[in-house]
Amino acid sequence: MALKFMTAEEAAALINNNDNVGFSGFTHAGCPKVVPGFIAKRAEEEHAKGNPFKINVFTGASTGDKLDGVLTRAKAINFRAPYQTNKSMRDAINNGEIKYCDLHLSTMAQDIRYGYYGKIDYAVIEACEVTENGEIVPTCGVGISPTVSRLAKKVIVELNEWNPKAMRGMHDIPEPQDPPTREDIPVYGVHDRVGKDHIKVDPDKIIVVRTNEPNEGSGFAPVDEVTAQIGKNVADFFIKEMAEGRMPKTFLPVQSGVGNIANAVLAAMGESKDIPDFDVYTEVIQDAVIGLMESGRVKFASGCSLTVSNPCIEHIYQNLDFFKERIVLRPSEYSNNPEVVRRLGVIAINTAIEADIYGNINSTHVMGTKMMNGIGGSGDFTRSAYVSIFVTPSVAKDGKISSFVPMVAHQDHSEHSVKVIISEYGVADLRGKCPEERAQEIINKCVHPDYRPLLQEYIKNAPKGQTKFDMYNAFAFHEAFQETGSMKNVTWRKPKNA
Ligand code: 0RQ
Repeated sequence: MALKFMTAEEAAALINNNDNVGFSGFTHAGCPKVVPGFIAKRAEEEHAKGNPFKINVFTGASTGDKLDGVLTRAKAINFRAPYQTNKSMRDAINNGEIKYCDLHLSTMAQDIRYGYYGKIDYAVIEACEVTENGEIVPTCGVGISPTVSRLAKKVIVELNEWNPKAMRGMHDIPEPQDPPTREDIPVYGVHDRVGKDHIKVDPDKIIVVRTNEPNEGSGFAPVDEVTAQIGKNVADFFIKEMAEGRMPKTFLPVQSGVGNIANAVLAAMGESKDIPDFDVYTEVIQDAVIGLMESGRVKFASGCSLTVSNPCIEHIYQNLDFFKERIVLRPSEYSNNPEVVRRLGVIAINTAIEADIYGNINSTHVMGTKMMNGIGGSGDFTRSAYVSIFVTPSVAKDGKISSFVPMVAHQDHSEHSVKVIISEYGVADLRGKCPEERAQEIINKCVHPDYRPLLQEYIKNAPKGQTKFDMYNAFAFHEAFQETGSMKNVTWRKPKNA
């Protein structure tokens, strides 16, 4: 049966005010890049006529500016889940213009299937191939595409010819049954495949839009002194763990978060001769992994997306035979699945915005209020990891902010899940330690020297108990920053009747 073709504008015209729309992609990788622009145009036209037009946007993770950015600026989004990194969208969320639901990425697809968000009206999926019998082959990111494609009444496929059809074979696309009939996931090694190489839907509901759009991949900041030292501290920690018998000498699969610090950590691990060649079981495969794969340091990578710079993806496309043997891209509920993470013994390395002296982590909210990006997959991995590590520079904003505070202003990961914290100053090993010991370990090993006496003073003045918590001063660092522009100007409060 012949597939139906439309222009992007015609396809966008099908979507109505208040529709639930599921988009492909995970980070900028694999997102549709043309249809969203026409949905935005449509919203602006409707608004000009005085009509409401906003949609509810569901994705695998963040997306590119051609999706989150254009839709936000056209005021075309009512609701957004589960993660974002776009500047325009971040501002709109923090201004209260967009309702944002931040959640663990591994749960997005199943929460949609469970009916928590209502019906999915449309799916807009970027593909490198679509066949007449309804097989859709994604591009660089899988995310929640299998679920939203199956559930949507129509699937708009952006057939993006910038991506080679020969990508087919890089993906592993299963979709689980839901409880009470869900079975185990037979991924016993990072390379195990448990699904098909495509998404299969009823061809009757497919609408194809031809495009030829480059990826939106930008590069990474060069590794600076601080991030290089954090990377080295992580590598040294692993070497010690292997020497002391707490980690197998053959090593374990690694998950690392997204961004410049994560890229620097992987680069440092690759350079260390004492860390054996390793596998990656992660969500986002970044440039550093590709380089390490070519030098033989990374043996295999399982992820949800190839979130790489454009020169890097072009290089991958020119050498697809090599990379298809070493990379598998899965839906986010598989790449981030806690069952698999715990079975494989994944080493999780994620970045914190701030940590407190007891090991609680804030990954999302600046000063407890403003959303930065979201929890992403950090919780999927942290809670189930063999060892969960958080990395952060000791200070932010030229030292005016300490990344270590008496109490986090928002909590994403609790002290129970966080085993190790690493800054450029050193490694705080929190395993097997009570709160008081954890505080000393963090202050002495990770905190910037300018802030160590202040945190010791906080502990000294706090009432005795399992966790020394001073309710009058728990946010004294944040208050000092808000009022004076630097956490160094902390003034301690006293109880009124003290
Ligand atoms: O601000 O951009 O204005 O300079 O935060 O910080 O140090 O460049 O680090 O790019 O790795 O991002 C936690 C946000 C770190 C990210 C976070 C400011 C700092 C800078 C960025 P500027 P850096 P990174 C995989 C797993 C949660 C989700 C996750 C993140 C900006 O890693 O979103 O782990 N993680 N997902 O100056 C005020 C502080 C600050 C601060 C840093 N204490 N207060 N500002 N900054 N600390 C991803 C997926 O799931 C897809």
